[in-house]
Amino acid sequence: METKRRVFSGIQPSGNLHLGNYLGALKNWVAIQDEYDNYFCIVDLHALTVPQDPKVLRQKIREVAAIYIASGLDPEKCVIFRQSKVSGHAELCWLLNCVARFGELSRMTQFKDKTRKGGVESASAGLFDYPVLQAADVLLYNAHLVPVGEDQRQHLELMRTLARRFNHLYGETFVVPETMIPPTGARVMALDAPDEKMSKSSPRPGSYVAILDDPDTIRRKIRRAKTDSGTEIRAVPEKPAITNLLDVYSGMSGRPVAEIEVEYEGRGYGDLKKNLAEVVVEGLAPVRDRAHELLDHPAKLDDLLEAGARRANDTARPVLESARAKLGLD
Ligand code: AQP
Repeated sequence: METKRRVFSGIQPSGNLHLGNYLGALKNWVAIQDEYDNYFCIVDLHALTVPQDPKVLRQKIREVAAIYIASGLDPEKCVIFRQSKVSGHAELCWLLNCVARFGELSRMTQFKDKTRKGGVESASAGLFDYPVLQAADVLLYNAHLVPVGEDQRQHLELMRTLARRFNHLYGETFVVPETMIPPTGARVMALDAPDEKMSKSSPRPGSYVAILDDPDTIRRKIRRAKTDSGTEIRAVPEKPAITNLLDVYSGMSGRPVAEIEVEYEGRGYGDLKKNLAEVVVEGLAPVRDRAHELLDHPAKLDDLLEAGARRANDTARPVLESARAKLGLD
């Protein structure tokens, strides 16, 4: 029997999961889960790179687990677990820290973006080191594929560089993973600022549609979404706001953007927003309902995550041991 190739990906429990996380990551994970050997992680150590309230974090971890399953990930087909429950992530991160270079981490645009407001002086060392922990996450499982949104492309390139460098310096140890970016929804932009990506740590709730938002909130946020000048409904560079709405429409409905453009020829932005809101409400309703049912039984979610962590540990241990041995730490 042919063994399945392995997939690894994760989401930080650092806020409200939104349409970007859904279209850029979750929906794609669900679509491919039958084809691969899947590891989907709740990357709680990554969440600590910016300040978190422990009480809120605890709740958000369960919420992410509930949304994973409610979106359609099947715990029988996927190992679903918390990063902090598999100590190999932090340990391999240290080993890779000693292979990664200060200069390459300094070039990461996500670090630059996230420190633009507060400045680098007060940023945590963890935030700077974020991409190395991310590399450890994937390399620890010898995953072949990493399905992520467009914003992670640069981190994935660094991950590949670190895997190759380690293999070159110490002998073949890690699989060099490939990046898998979905054709639509890979970069969902903020509803109120189409030049910024939709982000769960945004202080402006109107900038994102959360997966758990109720229907009226979704309708209100989409109604208030920024639009471009002019009236034509077309996905073109001069119309970033309308392009974003069309991209979300396409991602949620499964219909190509070109077909939606034809449908809206000669119609107004108001029409597009009204119908888009219904497509989003309808698409997210079953996820929201199922997530709330799961959240009513937190002990069950915790058990599922514990079982996932045991399976993840079993896969991770030999890979970590092999990396340690290569470095002379056996
Ligand atoms: N706007 C987006 N469009 C498409 N995909 C997105 N992803 C995130 N934002 C968008 C994808 O979701 C997965 C998980 O992201 P993450 O939690 O690891 O962190 P992130 O990329 O930094 O996402 P956020 O929402 O912006 O979180 P915060 O604000 O906490 O940093 C990844 O696959 C990502 O590509």
